[in-house]
Amino acid sequence: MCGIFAYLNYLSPATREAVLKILINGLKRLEYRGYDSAGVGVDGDEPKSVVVFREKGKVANLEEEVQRCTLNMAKQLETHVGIAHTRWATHGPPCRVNAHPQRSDEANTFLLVHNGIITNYKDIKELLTARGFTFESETDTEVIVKLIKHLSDTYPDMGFRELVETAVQQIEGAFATVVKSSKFPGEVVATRRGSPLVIGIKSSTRLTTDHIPIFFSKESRGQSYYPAAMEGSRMLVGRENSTTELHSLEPQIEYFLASDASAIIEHTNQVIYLEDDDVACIHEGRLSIHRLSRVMNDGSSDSGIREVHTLRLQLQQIMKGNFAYFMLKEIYEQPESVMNTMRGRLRFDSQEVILGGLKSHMTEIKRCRRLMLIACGTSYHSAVATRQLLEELTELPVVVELASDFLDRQTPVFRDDVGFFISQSGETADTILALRYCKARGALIVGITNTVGSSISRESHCGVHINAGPEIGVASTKAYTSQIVALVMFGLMMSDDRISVQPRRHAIIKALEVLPEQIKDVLTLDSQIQELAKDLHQKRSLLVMGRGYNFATCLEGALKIKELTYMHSEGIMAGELKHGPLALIDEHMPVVMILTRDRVFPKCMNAMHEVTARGGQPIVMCHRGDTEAAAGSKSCIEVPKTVDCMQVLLNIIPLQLLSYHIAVLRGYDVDCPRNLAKSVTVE
Ligand code: UD2
Ligand code: GLU
Ligand code: MG
Repeated sequence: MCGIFAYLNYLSPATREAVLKILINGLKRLEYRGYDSAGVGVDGDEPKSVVVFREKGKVANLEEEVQRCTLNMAKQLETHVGIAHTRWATHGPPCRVNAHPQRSDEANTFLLVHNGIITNYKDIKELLTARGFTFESETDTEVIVKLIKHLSDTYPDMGFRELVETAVQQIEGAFATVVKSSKFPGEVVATRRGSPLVIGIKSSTRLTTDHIPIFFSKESRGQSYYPAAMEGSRMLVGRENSTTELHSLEPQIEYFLASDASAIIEHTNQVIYLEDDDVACIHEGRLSIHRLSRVMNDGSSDSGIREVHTLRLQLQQIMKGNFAYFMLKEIYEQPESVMNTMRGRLRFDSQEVILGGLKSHMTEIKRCRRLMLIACGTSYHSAVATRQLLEELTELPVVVELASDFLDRQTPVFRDDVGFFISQSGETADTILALRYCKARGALIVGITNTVGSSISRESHCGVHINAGPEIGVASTKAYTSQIVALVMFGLMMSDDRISVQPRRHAIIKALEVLPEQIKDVLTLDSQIQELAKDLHQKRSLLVMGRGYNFATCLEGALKIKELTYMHSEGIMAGELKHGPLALIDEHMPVVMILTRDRVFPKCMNAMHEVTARGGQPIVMCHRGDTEAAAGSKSCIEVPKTVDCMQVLLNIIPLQLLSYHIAVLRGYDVDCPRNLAKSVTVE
């Protein structure tokens, strides 16, 4: 999920110091992606030796560690491969042994950096353990590098690229990975599926071609795995002689491999973007790209070439990956982040949901007297958003509590209670105090957090890491949607043996499957929302009204507006309108009404009429093409329809965008709103 940077210099001598500097600088360029540890691997002083530096925390710590080492920094490296990584832990807490590069053995024969999540790592680990491998880290990543070693031991003649290609065919999940080997000095292999990877090319003269051809090997492959791959490889070696050379006049060349172009642009503007399942190999200074199949992962047929793109961007422009602010980047990441929350846990074909972290506690949870969802701020809203569904699917009493208030009340807690403690950072002080309070009273403590190794993750009995990737903008966006997805999955898991709710479960699972696409769809509303922000940015107040599931959308939408725009904003339960808030309504008061259809839609329409009858001109959020809901509105935000309990996931996104655009128009720092901190570690 975080950053990869690798550097290969071919017949282009550089001191070890210079190489390490390039690698560490590359990591610094990727720092904005967020991470919790960092590492780098380079050749050592002894022939065929490879050294690894890894540190918890900042790249600066790694840099210090490198400076303290006793390697000969002045040593000239004529041809060399260095790989580096910033890690955002998903499997195993942030610490030195879990940092990347991960290694195949003590001799560092293969070193590998990886971004993403391997979902079938346990099966591979079991298989390799049975073959005598011992694992030193808790990462999912380590299985890839050990699998490569296993293949290399079994097929000693296999080439580097074929080894990696064969290994990643066994792997499920998302990855971008770069591998270095002492067995194949000066050579590097990289591949991806789902996570990005860019290759930058730098040579002193012009490249002789603007594209490179792809080698396909599936046609030559039989059914059986390894021997067929080897056969294919011999064939490819023959064909490889015809590789279009990127550079023919002068052999000196440098390559940079990175998770995004921001780490490359200072070295070269010539880049190739790898596609899913491309396997890139740089051997004797030449880059070749191989694929097993012509079929791309979207089902289309491969063009057969990868173009060399010329980046026209300035460094500053792409630092946040083309986005002006982290918050905007994170809003746009939601199609992927919700997918990462589900990855390896939800099988759409068999409708199975397994949250590994809760599995062994399910009996206890199913027997409990009540579920308490305890959190602050946005995390609290994720609890409000899912409460109704959890009541439905678990048939248990579900209470949602603000952590601070829960503590203030010294709420009675019992041994057969289950407390869910929800926090993006896992360090929210109020939530931790509430957790300890409940733990001392014997309740089962479940954490829902985005941060592996955080206090909540450690102090809870069990839990779910939402795996949304690092969230840097102070105003939470993608963590909110992932928290909801995690809680929905919990509900599904609680009800998997209840016949009567199966149709409901199936509908939800189907909706989860298309959720990423629907989020993408909602994101296309961005320019319309931006226009809307122009009408609103000079107003003093904004009310957001709705009820049912979408009361959470109102609360969270209003919180975003407050946090970012410093405007007064209130999320109003539409059922409460007559009990007070209606007094606020006149033709000047901006109101957003959530009118997507569900069981309470008729009641929401009543609220709409109450507002328009007082001269109010609400902005309506409704399902696409719903003219009844849109009638009488000032303007209308049309969103796609999903299952009622999941509509909150789509409806919040226009409000995230709205608060973002209003804040920008008002000239505020979106990523660091005044008076607020990302992780609230004080009461
Ligand atoms: C996990 C683990 C993995 C392995 C395996 C177990 C991590 C981060 N992931 O991915 O190493 O043990 O799959 O099935 O190590 N937990 C808490 N509190 C929280 C969140 C999680 O106690 O707030 C526990 C949870 O009960 C589990 C572990 O931490 O034991 C990992 O949770 P996860 O959600 O990452 O689990 P999973 O199965 O996706
Ligand atoms: N899943 C891997 C780990 O936890 C890689 C995480 C990342 O993408 O940084 O080590
Ligand atoms: Mg724990």
